Amino acid sequence: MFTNSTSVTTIEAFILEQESRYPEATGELSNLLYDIALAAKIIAAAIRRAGLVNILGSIGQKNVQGEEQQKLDVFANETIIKAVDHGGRLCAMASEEVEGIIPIPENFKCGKYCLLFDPLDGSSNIDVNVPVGTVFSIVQKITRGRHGEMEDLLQPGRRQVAAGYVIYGSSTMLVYTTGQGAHGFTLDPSIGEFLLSHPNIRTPDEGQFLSVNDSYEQYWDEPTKKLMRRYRGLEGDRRHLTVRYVGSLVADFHRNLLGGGVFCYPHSRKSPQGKLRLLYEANPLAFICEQAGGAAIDGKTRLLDVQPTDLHQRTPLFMGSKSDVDLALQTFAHHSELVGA
Ligand code: AFP
Repeated sequence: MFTNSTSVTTIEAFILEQESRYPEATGELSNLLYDIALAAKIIAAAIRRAGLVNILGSIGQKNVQGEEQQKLDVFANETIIKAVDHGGRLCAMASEEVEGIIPIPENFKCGKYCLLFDPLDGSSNIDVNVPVGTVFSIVQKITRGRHGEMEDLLQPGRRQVAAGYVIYGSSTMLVYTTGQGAHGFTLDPSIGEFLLSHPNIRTPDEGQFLSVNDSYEQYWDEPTKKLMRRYRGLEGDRRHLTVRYVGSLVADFHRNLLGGGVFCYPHSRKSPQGKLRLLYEANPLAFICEQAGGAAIDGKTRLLDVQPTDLHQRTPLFMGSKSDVDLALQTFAHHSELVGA
């Protein structure tokens, strides 16, 4: 129904249409998603100006309006918090930028959802004009009190009710799921609206791309080295994958989601649990990946089944096209000695 040459669907209209399929829905989740989309537009506008920083004043200096320039990841963090904390939909938040739970201020109503997010992933790439992203995950509160507690935030990924990411690239795109497929929206900057551009994304079963930082090969265990040889077609009878690695998770994930491929951030002697964060990086992308027909594991276990124990815990990650992730599962299944497992 949504895309043909004569119809344009805004993210608001799409979310509303999806909500109408559930008569029991209160609209709270929809409103929360709008608020996140608004924050994404504000962050996108700030990122577009980042290249002008040398002209307008660098971080920590005053800009031409006499305002203090903020680091973009701090700005993104505050923008998201301010966009969502007062709507009465959330009872707690967690962010890559903040050590503990971010509470809802006392003067605002608390709701039934928790938001976990990485406000600006890959921010070290901004200086060189490489895409960066925001990643978010929403779970429902399970404790009884008014405010959300750690237990509410530490839920396995399969309990996510919504998840998404924003990629600030040559265009800004927001991709989200509420468990009814993964849908992508492109920001039209001339009207300031996210428009449906990629309804019901399906990732190919067999990928084209391998995304891994192989400068860590010296720290990998034998099964990981074997897996990479298999992906490259140096061992076994599979066709080889082409290597593409931006080093900006959302950019690597987004390319592989659309084109097919596998993103790997393995455990290693250097990083026994990998680098990426389970709750607000790996889980939301894993939810989207599964909704698009792909898969995500930590080496042995479906990622969405991992029980978190810490807000900022890291996880090894193998995520993308189903047959490529299956190969990782098979390769590691025969080895009990995974580093970090
Ligand atoms: P930065 O935010 O420090 O740029 O890190 C980006 C990131 O968290 C993720 O976006 C990348 O996929 C990953 O790290 C890259 O890590 P390596 O540089 O170790 O490959």
